[in-house]
Amino acid sequence: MTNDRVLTVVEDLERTLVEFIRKHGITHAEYRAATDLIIAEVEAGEASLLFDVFLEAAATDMDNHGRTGSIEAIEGPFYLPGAPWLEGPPYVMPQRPDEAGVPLIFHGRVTSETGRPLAEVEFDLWHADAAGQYSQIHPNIPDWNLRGRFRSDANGVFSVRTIAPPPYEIPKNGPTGTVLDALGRHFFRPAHLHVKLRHEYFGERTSQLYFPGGEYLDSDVANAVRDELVLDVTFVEGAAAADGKSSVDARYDFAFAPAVSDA
Ligand code: MBD
Ligand code: FE
Repeated sequence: MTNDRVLTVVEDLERTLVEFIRKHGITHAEYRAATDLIIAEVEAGEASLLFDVFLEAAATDMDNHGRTGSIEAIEGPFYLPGAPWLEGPPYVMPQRPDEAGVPLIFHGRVTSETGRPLAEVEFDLWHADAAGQYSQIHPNIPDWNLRGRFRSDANGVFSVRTIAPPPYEIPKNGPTGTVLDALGRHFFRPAHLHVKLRHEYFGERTSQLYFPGGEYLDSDVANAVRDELVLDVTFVEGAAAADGKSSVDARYDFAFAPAVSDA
């Protein structure tokens, strides 16, 4: 039995690529170089990285079309299901005793699109450490470091303590790096927090939040920054803090609306 959606998109993809080969006079050697590149991406474990850098933002934009409430963002290649539940409140992300980086409080409120507070929303947060590395992806980091789950309270308020991630440089020594190099592009994404929200009735949404004024906001290698995904940030000077340490206060309010496809 044929699936209509598959028939429509796969036949169009085939047509589009055949047309592309004719348009550019792609030679057999170039064709083989392209299939070899895909094999190299898979062998290096970078297939998802390649596609996420070049194409994921476009697919996410399609999902956001006509959406009410907060928009979604690209997931990227480094999400892992099953992050530990944090004890609290107050919640603190799993980290090493000497975890480097400026302390960051990520907080805000989740409501429905009509402003009703949403309690018990599951937050699944993951981000890079101060060296720009993700646990279970890069070596020598404890499992689940800077990956954790917690919930909003009865007023829809959430708050978690972690450290501020730096801009992220995607792996440049693999085949994805070779492609970016050949295009003359840099390898950076602006500093970001990844988070998935889950609600009993509204389901799951994937977001990703950026820091205002941050480096690479205007030149993200994955072209995934959207104005609606920028945090409200205040830098708290050490002198003004109870513990004397400088920190970053990062706020974001989520409006959780029914998915377009669920409506
Ligand atoms: C990331 O952390 C990321 O978010 C994306 C899109 C690509 C590579 C690494
Ligand atoms: Fe990321």
